[in-house]
Amino acid sequence: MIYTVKKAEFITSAVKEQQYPETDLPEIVFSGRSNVGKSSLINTLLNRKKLVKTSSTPGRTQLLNFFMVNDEFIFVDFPGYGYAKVPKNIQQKWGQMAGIYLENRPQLVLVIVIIDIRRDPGNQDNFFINWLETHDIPFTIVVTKSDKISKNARGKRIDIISRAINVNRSDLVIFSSHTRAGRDALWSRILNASGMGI
Ligand SMILES: Nc1nc2c(ncn2[C@@H]2O[C@H](COP(=O)(O)OP(=O)(O)OP(=O)(O)O)[C@@H](O)[C@H]2O)c(=O)[nH]1
Ligand SMILES: [Mg+2]
Repeated sequence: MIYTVKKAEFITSAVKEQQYPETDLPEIVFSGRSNVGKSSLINTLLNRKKLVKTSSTPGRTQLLNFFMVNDEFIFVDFPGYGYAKVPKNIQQKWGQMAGIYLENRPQLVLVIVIIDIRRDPGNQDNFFINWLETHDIPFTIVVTKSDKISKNARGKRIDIISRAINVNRSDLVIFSSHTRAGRDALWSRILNASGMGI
């Protein structure tokens, strides 16, 4: 255990800039396709079962949800992108809401982009990752739900995913909210990005 979470609480939900919490603590964003496991991953990092609502119905989270962690960080649970059944105008709203936040939040230190180990990264994943690169926003890729496939199958999936998004294998954090695999590795990246690494 490298980092102890003593306190974690919901602060607020926001759509517009005026609704973001007024703090200057480092902020970490959790993003990825609908249903990929963003909210579960946050709960796993925070050792909470139900702080963040999870759902088997994709597309439930539609706001930016801010959580305070140990009075040291803010975690921001982003709504998922790329859910086919979400109407176009909502998808556009997602882009606007995400873009405004990502381009105007000086305390943003890291965007965590979450990918399902069983799925090939889609256009939206690539678009989002390229967008972060061109805007010089630090990001790290987490491949989650690793418990869903056998150990033998994992290596091949990790190869395919790293090639599809053009990221080195060793840069990927392999994670599972069920087994908690990858939790310490991801905390290390969060601490480093926040200037609190050892
Ligand atoms: N087996 C397994 N299931 C997971 C894991 N992470 C999430 N799930 C399941 O995947 C479903 C979606 O999880 P959420 O955490 O709600 O996903 P989300 O990305 O926050 O979804 P939206 O907010 O709707 O975009 C739930 O049924 C979770 O129990 C994991 O690591 N392993
Ligand atoms: Mg969610």
